[in-house]
Amino acid sequence: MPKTIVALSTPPGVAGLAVLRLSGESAFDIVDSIFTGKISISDAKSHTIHYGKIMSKGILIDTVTVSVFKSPNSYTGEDVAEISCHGGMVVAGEIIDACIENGAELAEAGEFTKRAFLNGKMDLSQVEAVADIIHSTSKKASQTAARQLIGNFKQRLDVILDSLKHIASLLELELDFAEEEIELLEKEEIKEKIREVANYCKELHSTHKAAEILRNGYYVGIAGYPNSGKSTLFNTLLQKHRAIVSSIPGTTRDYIEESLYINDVHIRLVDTAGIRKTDDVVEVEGVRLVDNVLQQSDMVLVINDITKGKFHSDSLASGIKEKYKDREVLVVHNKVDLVESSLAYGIDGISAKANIGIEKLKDIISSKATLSFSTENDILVNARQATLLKKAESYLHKAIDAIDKNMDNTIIAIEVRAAAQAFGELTGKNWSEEVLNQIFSKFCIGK
Ligand SMILES: Nc1nc2c(ncn2[C@@H]2O[C@H](COP(=O)(O)OP(=O)(O)OP(=O)(O)O)[C@@H](O)[C@H]2O)c(=O)[nH]1
Ligand SMILES: [Mg+2]
Repeated sequence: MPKTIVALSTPPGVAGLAVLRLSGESAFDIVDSIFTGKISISDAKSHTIHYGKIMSKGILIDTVTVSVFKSPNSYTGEDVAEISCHGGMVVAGEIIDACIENGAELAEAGEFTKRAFLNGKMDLSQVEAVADIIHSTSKKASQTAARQLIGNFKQRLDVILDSLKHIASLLELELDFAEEEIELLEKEEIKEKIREVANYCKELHSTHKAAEILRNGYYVGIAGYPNSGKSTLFNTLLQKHRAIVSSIPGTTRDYIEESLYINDVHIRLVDTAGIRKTDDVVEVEGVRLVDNVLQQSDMVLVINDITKGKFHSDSLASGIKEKYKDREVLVVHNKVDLVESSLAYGIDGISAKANIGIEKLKDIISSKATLSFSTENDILVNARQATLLKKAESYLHKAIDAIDKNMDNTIIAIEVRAAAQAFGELTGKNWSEEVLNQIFSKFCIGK
């Protein structure tokens, strides 16, 4: 029998309210041992709220409301009580201590949601949606996660899983009842079905990158030769003096990362050390770090000091394009305030220092970011899911191959079953403790 768990579900700190949650068989008894209201919580109906006092060892701790959710109609599927008390660090902590003294255990990270999964209240794709909602940094990400939480994705996966199992059993059945003509006809049909699922897998895992951008922000690296004005642009975009700026080349040695929102899009902006061949050991390290940053970047702004010429940074930009494929690389001509007829340089001519062309640059960045996740989806495919989808896809291709090579039905069925297994892991129909731990480690305590 799982223990009754308790935890603070709201962030700790000064606030109007704090909510703590208990889940498990003794949840109502434990609350009753510290709560006095008009009726006892054990006698209360499900989905009702009760006002009363919390006392511990004869001392009044707080006046609270208790919400009652009876099993199985609760978040975890167990008996759940939610105590809303006054905010701040002290009161909630004392109530939790009182619950523990009366038999509750402090919940582990994600334990409420884990119990919801184990009790069949949600599947793994929904569990992961909960994590995404908690951590989402953009409107679009949280909206997508909310759709995923409703379970659209789960339903689709269940349909696919069933059809794969059906195909596998057809193949296995046919072992005994094969008739030449029927077999041929069915095989074409089966192949078509398998191909459909394989295509769906591909479609889904190819949205992983976009989902990562939604989840973590669009990563924009600022690169360029020393002294081109990278740090100045970084500060101007952030509208604060964050990075050190000086006329001495090689000022920035480490990289600095900050988040900002442009037109509602979460951007992760990174200032890097100027790229050049150098003997200074610290700076060499800095230049090496640039490599890591560019590796991670979705977009690279190559800042060109226009006073050195329009083509001064072109070889650097094409080097970056070649080395880091699939990145958006944009040469931005900076310091246009220092040259005549700056307008001739078009929209990407800016002055980071004199604030010229910055709004246009911001629009370019946010529209590129938006393009990168423009496909409407009801799932944010994470790394775990992308791996499983790729796995399923490759098994399905092996199955198609086997059909084409006229191989034995058992062999085709094995591949189809392997793909079904991967699908099962997606929704958690087949789960392992290891996978669960990995997923729930990303949760906070109280969720
Ligand atoms: N006139 C003018 N000066 C600029 C502009 N942008 C940067 N500067 C100047 O150029 C110098 C170098 O600027 P930084 O922002 O430190 O350049 P950086 O690319 O970060 O340099 P490193 O970190 O050394 O690679 C400073 O003196 C800035 O004030 C600009 O748009 N116009
Ligand atoms: Mg700098």
